[in-house]
Amino acid sequence: MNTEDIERILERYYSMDYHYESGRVLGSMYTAVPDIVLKAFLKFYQSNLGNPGLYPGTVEMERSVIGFLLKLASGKESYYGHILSGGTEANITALWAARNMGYRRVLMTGDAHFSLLKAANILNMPVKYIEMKNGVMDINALEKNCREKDIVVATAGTTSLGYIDPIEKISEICADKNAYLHVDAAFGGFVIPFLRELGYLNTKFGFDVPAVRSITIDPHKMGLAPYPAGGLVARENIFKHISVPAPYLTSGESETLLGTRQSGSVAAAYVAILYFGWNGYKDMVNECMNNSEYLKKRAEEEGFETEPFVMNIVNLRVSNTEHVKNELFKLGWAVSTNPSYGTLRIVVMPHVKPEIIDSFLIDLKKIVRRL
Ligand code: 0PR
Repeated sequence: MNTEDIERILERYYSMDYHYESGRVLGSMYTAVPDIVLKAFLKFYQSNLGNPGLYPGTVEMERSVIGFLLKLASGKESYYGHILSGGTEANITALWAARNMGYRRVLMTGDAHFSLLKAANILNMPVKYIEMKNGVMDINALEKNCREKDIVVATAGTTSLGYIDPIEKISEICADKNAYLHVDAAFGGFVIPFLRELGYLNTKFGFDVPAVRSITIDPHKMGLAPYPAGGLVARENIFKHISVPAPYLTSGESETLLGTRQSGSVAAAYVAILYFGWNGYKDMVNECMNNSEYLKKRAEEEGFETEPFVMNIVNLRVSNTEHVKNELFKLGWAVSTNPSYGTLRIVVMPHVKPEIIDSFLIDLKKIVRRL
């Protein structure tokens, strides 16, 4: 086929998809990335950190990104990490390493991300669900259930409500019972440090909490890097516990789940960090929080109840959530729901600005009124 025809076909498919530039994607932890970030992706899209000896430049950029994630997580430069394909791979890797270190059972709440259920399933480990209180792990229930050789997964920024499990108290229990503590801060890792500096909260979630051993923090969520860029950082070298020999590779071994790894996103994550820097991310989080407050205020003025929010994930209570969601899709709004809370869930990413919120609420009101 000639390229014009191919482009026409691509255009047809492109127009079928949702695009972040439209501002109408309200339920995803992603936003359109700056051109310079995309440029870095394209420049390095053929890098493969699965065979690092061929890409020493990309290896250096990976180390720099890990350095930034460690700063977010109050870690030391000497700690360990990898940029992986996403939060799912990061969570699987953490639990895989812990399993190989002798830990045997996974403790988490029902609001932990489903990737952890996949991890437990692949690793053939039992899961014990710990009850929640006010949307976070109930510390008394954990105390009662936690045993030696358990893996406790705490979430810092739940997918559903954006809440933070009480990590410092969980750490005390883990230290006491000799359990492994993994923190899933896939979303919150790029948010909480800035909320702290902006005076919203003073919660700790990182390596400044003694029992925390590993943390998932994803550049491809609030780090404004393109997919696939998840991150896993760890206090000790947990990767050596999953390493296998790979004699024909430059490294002689493979210590990540994936062999060949798309590493254009590592260059892109590196450039996003250069471009925004600590203060750029802080300003962005500040704006997302102001817009979250605006959404809450405007929604309440229109008669909707909202769940309290901790970070830029706002939940609006509506009846018939699935029906309302489907009607919103018909009007071009991509939203998600929290069926167990009976809410529409809006992830207030940087593209969710006041004018978007206003026109969304007009459509939402129309739909609800029709019900
Ligand atoms: N941990 C947490 C707390 C998450 O919220 C997610 C994904 C993961 C782990 C898994 O990360 P990956 O999806 O990178 O493997 N949370 C988002 C969600 O389920 C992912 C997402 C992003 C979904 C964009 C839809 C979408 O359009 O909401």
